[in-house]
Amino acid sequence: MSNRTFTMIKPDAVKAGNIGNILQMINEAGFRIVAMKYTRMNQDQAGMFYEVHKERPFYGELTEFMSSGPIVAAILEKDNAVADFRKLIGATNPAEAEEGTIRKQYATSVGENAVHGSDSDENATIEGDFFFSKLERF
Ligand code: 3AN
Repeated sequence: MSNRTFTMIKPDAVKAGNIGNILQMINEAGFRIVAMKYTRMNQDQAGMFYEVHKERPFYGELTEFMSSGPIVAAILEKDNAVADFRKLIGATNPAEAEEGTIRKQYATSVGENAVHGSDSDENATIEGDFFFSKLERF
């Protein structure tokens, strides 16, 4: 069990002005910020990030959306970080997300669902390494 996960506040939530609200929910749930940056991926970079979904029918839509505006990328720390963060963000489809989750509150659709959260310790490491060098972690 690892104590780190990786998140992005996605372009829809950034555009809607919800960076502060989402960071507050993350802090209140007990996560510590290890690394954070405000940045924008181009579509090739989004394609690399979501390489595991390359064969899925929504891959083009996903990489277009994820490169449509700036995002906030962060590494978060807490005991049981990956599983606890997945609980905090809620189901991929906001219509199925539980009350009190970030997606219930801020996501609008299955594609534009406000936040990303790693689905395994292995992917948390790969995704954190995609955005952050050792010098950017505290
Ligand atoms: P999660 O983000 O909950 O781990 P995944 O890994 O199944 O969900 O999907 C990765 C991302 O792909 C989602 N966050 C969402 O933005 C997008 N996505 C998933 N399913 C669909 C879909 N049916 N249509 C459009 N986009 C989707």
